[in-house]
Amino acid sequence: MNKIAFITGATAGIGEACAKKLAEIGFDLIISGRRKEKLEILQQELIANYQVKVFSIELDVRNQKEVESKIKSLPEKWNKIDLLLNNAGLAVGVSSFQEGIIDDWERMIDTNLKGLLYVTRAITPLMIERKKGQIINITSVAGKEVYPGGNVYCATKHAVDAITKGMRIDLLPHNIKVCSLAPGMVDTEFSLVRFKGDSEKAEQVYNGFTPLNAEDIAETVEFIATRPSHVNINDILIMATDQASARDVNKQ
Ligand code: NDP
Ligand code: 8X3
Repeated sequence: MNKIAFITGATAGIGEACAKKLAEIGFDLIISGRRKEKLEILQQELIANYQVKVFSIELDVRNQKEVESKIKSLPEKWNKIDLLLNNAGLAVGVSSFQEGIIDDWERMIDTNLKGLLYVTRAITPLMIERKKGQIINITSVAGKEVYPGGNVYCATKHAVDAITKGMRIDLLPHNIKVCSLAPGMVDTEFSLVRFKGDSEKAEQVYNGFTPLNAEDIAETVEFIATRPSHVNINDILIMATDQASARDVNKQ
């Protein structure tokens, strides 16, 4: 077996691009997400194009019991995880706080924060046992700044930024590197999800503006994952040249 990377949210956007990049540089992959058919297509593509081994898990990171049992029941040759890429996440809606929709808030908190905690809590003992590992948390410019309509999404990403620092402190004695990778706007399915399937509104987010693409983030993940063992990248904030700071997604 090659080194093994476990990716959450590999069925689209940044996660999918990272799966391809990590396969290209020789990682075997555990890919996960909720959409089974997308996982199957990606699995076939990775095997055909990069000749790596791929294990796929249909997984909703919000379901703690499912996360724990599916990670616990990984076949032995697949549980030696070298790299965990905590990528699954979403923004839902752009409401002001006072008009906030509780269900949207809960989806974001349950996925972006609690889901990341569940997955990481289940995988770290496997890394501790082997006295090595690396965790890359995909945070966001929304974890560094707050913008209109971003309220709860920004709060989840600020929380992931904080928990990344906490993880680094607690896991460093176990030789586990922890990194926060915070992108600005990236053209993926993200805005389509945020605007609940309204493609016109989603496209407007990138009007007159060249965003990052998922491959830009995958190349950064490659850089982080290929540093020598004595080097850890703690924190990267990466944005499109067209973006200087967090943008108001309601006013593009
Ligand atoms: P996409 O919508 O393209 O991809 C999101 C991925 O997350 C999908 O694979 C989706 O898979 C997965 N996902 C969502 N909910 C769950 C869940 N409950 N359980 C498991 N997987 C889930 O968006 P991006 O690629 O852009 O987003 C990836 C990460 O990057 C997110 O954490 C996002 O917050 C962050 N980010 C995105 C930016 C952007 O501008 N695009 C900028 C900064 C950060 P499935 O639906 O199959 O479950
Ligand atoms: C996603 C980028 O600016 O929409 O985290 O929050 S942004």
